[in-house]
Amino acid sequence: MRVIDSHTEGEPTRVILSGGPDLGAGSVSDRAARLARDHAAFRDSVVREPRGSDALVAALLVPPSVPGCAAGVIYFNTVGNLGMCGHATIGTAVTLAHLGRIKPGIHKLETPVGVVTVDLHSGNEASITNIESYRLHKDVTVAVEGLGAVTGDIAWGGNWFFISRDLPCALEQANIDRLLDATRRIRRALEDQGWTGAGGAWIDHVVLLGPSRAADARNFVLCPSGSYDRSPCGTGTSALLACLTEDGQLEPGAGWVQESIIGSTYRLHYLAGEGGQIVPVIRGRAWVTAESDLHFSPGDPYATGIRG
Ligand code: PYC
Repeated sequence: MRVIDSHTEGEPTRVILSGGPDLGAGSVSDRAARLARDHAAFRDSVVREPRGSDALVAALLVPPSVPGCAAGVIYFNTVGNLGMCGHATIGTAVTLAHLGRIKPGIHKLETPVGVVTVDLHSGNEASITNIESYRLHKDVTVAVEGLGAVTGDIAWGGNWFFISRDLPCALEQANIDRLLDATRRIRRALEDQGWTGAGGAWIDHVVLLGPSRAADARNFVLCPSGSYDRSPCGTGTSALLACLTEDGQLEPGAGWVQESIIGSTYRLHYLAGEGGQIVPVIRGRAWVTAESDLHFSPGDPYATGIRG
């Protein structure tokens, strides 16, 4: 299986160029559903240890069904599929540029949650025009074991997020273990207390938001795998922009610089969406780190990944 690895502002992406399963016909959304339902062993073999890690997001390239799209992309991690993924889309754009498949300029990608636009600025930098993002619930308070009451908003930016400014400690790299523990507890409390995204969807990401010396805000983002986002999280910051806009704290055209827990940044602004919501635009950088063939040797007891 031919793959290209990259990182976007610190967060890894593995683009799968060949060797994926036959997902049949239909939209990228239909094929993503088949990947989720029928191909767990394939997904695990690519993203779980020993080939991958909990931080890794894979981007499976598939033929697009929407005319004019440069590619279709299905995202998944060690837990399952992601609807959209900001960092992996920037990583995919830079990978496609590395392969000479796209040049600087505007391109469209079909994702499971809709068509996104990539403006490739150079070989290492792109802006992604995301899907429409919105807040579902404001000021939800959950009782969290060991932390007490935690209040935040539930919002959509291509994945479901709980976004809170109630911090258990400073958003510093030295506190990552404490932040992981706190955000896992918050996610469990949301589940136990019946909070979901639209249609009963699992709120699989938790964002803690705090002050930054270099940007408008700094965040810590818990991902579905139980790991944290090294990048500022494109879909999470899209969801945050929706909340800020609904609170009257961000005007159309105004910029927002989001810093991650490791100090990397995205620059964002938003456009008006046709459905009445905001359409975030996320600008970030990515670098190719490896071009590899994954091997699946007969007799390897962990050929389809280590299951915890
Ligand atoms: O950038 O949207 C993102 C993302 C989601 C999970 C990890 N990164």
